[in-house]
Amino acid sequence: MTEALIPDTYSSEPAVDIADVMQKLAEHKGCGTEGGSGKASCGSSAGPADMPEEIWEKVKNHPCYSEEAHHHYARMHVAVAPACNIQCNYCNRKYDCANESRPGVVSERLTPEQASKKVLAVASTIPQMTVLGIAGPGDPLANPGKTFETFRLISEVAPDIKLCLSTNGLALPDWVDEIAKYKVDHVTITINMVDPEVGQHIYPWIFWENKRLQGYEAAKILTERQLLGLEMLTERGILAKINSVMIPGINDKHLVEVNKAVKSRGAFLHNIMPLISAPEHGTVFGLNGQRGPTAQELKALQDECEGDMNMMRHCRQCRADAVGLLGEDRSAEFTTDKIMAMEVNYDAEGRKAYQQAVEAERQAKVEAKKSELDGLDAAGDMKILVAVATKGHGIINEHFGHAKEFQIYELSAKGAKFVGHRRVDLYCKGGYGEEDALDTVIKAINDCHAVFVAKIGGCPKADLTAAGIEPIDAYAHEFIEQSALAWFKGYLAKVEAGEIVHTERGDAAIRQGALLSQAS
Ligand code: CLF
Ligand code: SF4
Repeated sequence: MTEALIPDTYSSEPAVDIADVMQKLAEHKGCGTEGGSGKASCGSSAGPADMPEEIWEKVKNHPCYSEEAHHHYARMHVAVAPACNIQCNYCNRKYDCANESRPGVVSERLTPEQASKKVLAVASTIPQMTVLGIAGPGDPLANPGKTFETFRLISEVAPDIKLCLSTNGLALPDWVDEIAKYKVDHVTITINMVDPEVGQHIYPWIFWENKRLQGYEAAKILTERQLLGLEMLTERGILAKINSVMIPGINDKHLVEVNKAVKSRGAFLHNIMPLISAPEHGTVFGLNGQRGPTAQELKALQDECEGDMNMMRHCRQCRADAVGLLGEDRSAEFTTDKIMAMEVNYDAEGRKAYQQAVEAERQAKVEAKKSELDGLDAAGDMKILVAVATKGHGIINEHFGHAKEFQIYELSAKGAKFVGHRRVDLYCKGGYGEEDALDTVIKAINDCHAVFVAKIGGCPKADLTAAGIEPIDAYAHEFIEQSALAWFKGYLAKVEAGEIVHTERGDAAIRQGALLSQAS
């Protein structure tokens, strides 16, 4: 690392000319942000017509960079990077890197050779696994030897798998050329501030040029390095995603400024995630009682930042050894003991054929949604939320009682747009419904007008209805967006006919009992 790489002073303007790359990115504005509009968006289209071909090739089957792809394609992480070069107040080193994971110990750390075998084992078992990410448990670029050796091994044995990296950004400028050399086309930088005054409340120290630095000075160097690294990635055409942890009272309002700063430097996607904080994690924030944002606060900030910038809303804050579709964890099937004993048959042609079938399914879903886009004008400015129980593939295929999370869609005149997910306690345990769990489910989706499920029992159905959330099982095993839009049109027709009165929903509405009222 040379001093010349560090700007003398912090500037909110880009330090390099990135106009060409920005122009390309500007042509594409909506990864998952305009899901139901039918307009140009990698969240809404199954074809490359929406954006430059080279960008489409990079995002079309990356489950994090395309909301639409995350219903169909899986990722895996290999935990080869134990060390870190900074300290975040939301991290306890015994736990996964909170940049890319929810707190929980990494089950096993791997050598690059073990990681390579694991990737082959998973790719042979899960043909829709298209992306290999290194996201910890520390910082991949604080462990460059292990990180790049892993990428080298995997690019040799499985060249069809996309390579992905997540970093805190301190060491990023030193390694951008190496990242480009190994064709790592997707890099995530966690940027929680662009103002050291804010940063000093998030980062107690960084380890920089063989010294431990603290406070304002540490945060200043970190933000300069992060923004420089982002500009260098943009110059090389590497797609950069920015993760930001929303910490109420510390950086929540400031993240709007972060959004502008990263957008102006060519970031492809911004992922604002909620702080996960609990005393048992042993983090500074957890022990201080620092709370995370509510789902509604998070959505409001994401909405505020959404303009021409792509916002990611489907992040599941994965473990550093996660395997599977986002939201599922199959890592227990691939422990080191198991993978070392596995006969691996890497069938590249079989994987290709499987993924072609996935694309056909995906195209059918897009066509089905388009067929429901007409006739939504009656919605005017109305926007309502609905919850969906799904196991994946963009289909309503989960029982209410088995759902560990609900996907949330916003329905409006523009169509159906994915806006997030809500984790819940499992309602059905050992064949019986848990009343306490039902309360938490209702609380989690209390701003939704309806919940779509494959099946639901009489008791939860009655309680949901009493809470003003309509349980709907009439679209079991059908496409989510097409079904939600068909139901929405029926809802609009009833409002127009005066059969029901449309009422806004939300926490306040629940408290006041001002729910959807039936007019007889
Ligand atoms: Fe992994 Fe991250 Fe790559 Fe995805 S995760 S390194 S970009 S392959 Fe994805 Fe997981 Fe969210 Fe990360 S859902 S935590 S954004
Ligand atoms: Fe923890 Fe990741 Fe922050 Fe390092 S960068 S302190 S591993 S959250």
